[in-house]
Amino acid sequence: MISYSTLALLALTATALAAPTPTTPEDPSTTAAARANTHTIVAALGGSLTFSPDNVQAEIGDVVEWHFLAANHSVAQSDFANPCVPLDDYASSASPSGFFPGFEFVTTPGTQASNVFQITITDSSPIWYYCPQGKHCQAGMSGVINQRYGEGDATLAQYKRNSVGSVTVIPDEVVGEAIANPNPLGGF
Ligand SMILES: *[C@@H]1O[C@H](CO)[C@@H](O)[C@H](O)[C@H]1NC(C)=O
Ligand SMILES: [Cu+2]
Repeated sequence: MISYSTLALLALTATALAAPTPTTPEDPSTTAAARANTHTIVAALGGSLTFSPDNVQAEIGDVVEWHFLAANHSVAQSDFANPCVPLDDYASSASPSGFFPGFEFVTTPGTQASNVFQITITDSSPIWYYCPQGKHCQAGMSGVINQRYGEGDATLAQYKRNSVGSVTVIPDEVVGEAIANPNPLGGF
């Protein structure tokens, strides 16, 4: 006889196999009550030099997952004051802190790279990021997670204006690891 928990697992598995959805249930074995969301961001949707969406609000515990379309993009963390430059170039700590999973390359327009990159949100501070390829950052290929909306707070619009006159720096080491795309044939 199939137990209730087996049925619940089967139901969850079916959900996980469905086409891309904006939210994914968290592993039921770790937290039964709380549910974390996965926020999907697509690099180069429709061939544009953008992240879509480029302004995401995420709760602590949520996952942000970047998918990469053609041709050759990545995501690197910066700070607000220094757009298009790795966070580590300005961080006071000697150990690397800003993420950069390396470049993701795919040739066929509209298809996804075989890897995605995920971070888990651990606090409410804004996270600024850019694509370190060529002049993509200057063209507006950048984004923010948890921008603040108080008077005088740093905005993504200002980051993008500042990036126009910036010079892109490719991080000199990989920080974080891309993982296999859970749904490489899912369309965007
Ligand atoms: C992707 O871009 C990076 C950075 O410009 C470059 O080093 C790498 O060779 C490119 N990959 C391919 C397959 O063209
Ligand atoms: Cu790019």
